[in-house]
Amino acid sequence: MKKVAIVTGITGQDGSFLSDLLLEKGFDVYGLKRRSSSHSLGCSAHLENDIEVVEGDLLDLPSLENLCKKVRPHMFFNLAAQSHVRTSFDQPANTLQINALGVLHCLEAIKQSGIFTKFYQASTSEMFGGVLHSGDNILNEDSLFHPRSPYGCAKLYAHWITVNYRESYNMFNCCGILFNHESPRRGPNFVTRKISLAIAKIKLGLQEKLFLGNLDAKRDWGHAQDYVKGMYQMLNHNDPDDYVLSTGEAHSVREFCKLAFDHAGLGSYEDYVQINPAFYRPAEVHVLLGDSSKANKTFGWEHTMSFEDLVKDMVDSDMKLVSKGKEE
Ligand code: NAP
Ligand code: G4F
Repeated sequence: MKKVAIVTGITGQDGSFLSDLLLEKGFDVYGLKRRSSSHSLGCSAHLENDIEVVEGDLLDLPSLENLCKKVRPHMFFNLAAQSHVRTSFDQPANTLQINALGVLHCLEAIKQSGIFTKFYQASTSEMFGGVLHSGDNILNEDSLFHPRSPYGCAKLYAHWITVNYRESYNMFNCCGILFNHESPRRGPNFVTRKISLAIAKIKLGLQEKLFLGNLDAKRDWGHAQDYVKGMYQMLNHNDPDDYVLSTGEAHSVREFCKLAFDHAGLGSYEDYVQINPAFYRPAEVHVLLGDSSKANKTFGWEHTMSFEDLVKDMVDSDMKLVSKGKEE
């Protein structure tokens, strides 16, 4: 019998890579897309003929419940979110609705439809807030949470309600606590993609300067393709549990800029990058560095792409895209 998966967040970066992987594994993929005036499948445009696109919204419990009853998924990956941290300070209520209540809706849809499915929740290193407690210098599943944004606070509720439904109703729920992961499919307003796109435009004479916020923030950056494999492995393990996925290396936004401008042959990033305080956050997460040894020991997960190769991949890809007159 063919395996069936529901993937929410199908138009986003992770939804597209995860769908690529699930199709390779022989799944029928149902991608949830909320209604909008645009018909584009975003990052999953290349999968238009391979997946079943279903209209639904995390804010609409009946649409989720009907979908569960109709397709009876073996796996349900909840990747949908208002995923931009800076935006969450400007739209805290919208972020709370989608990222917290929306997850409760997914869990209730599964529970009320009476099906058995394995559920994945996209938790995040933003829940740690980068605050290192009692001598920690690297964050793992036992570290304390101290979110520093409305995004992180909403995701923390989502994390605990997913754990709570596992403990209360014996559901097969896993939370992946994922550190930053990027790719050429990353949304254009996240810092890595903003840099790689700007470099391509500068190189082609379409832009002169790049305005950024805090260059000293450090992130543990990996490649999204490695991380969606970890999501799949979590649901394939015998017992449901929560796992950190990270590379174990942290680099600053400044280092990303240096490497990316250098790779493009543009010389010093300082000739192009200017600070605009509009991109600062009311509360910043200064450093995120993760330890994914639990995922490594339990199901052998490890990252395969280095920071340097990630930067080069993103710059090279945007050079090709922008020279064809495209941006996304
Ligand atoms: P992304 O590219 O921003 O994609 C977010 C997806 O959520 C989009 O498909 C978006 O659809 C959808 N969405 C938003 N609101 C929705 C709603 N009300 N109903 C249904 N769909 C909705 O994010 P990503 O980078 O792929 O991340 C995937 C998940 O992992 C997110 O939950 C994110 O918070 C989490 N996460 C990401 C990272 C990372 O570094 N990438 C790290 C840790 C955790 P539209 O196209 O309609 O906006
Ligand atoms: O690329 P960012 O916007 O990603 P951030 O805030 O770390 O969040 C991402 O990773 C989380 C996992 O840790 C996910 F849960 C979340 O959904 C998202 O995918 O910003 C990275 C850093 C920040 O410290 C920010 O202050 O870059 C700094 N930064 C400096 N200038 C900038 C800019 N960020 C953005 N977006 N734009 C700038 O101009």
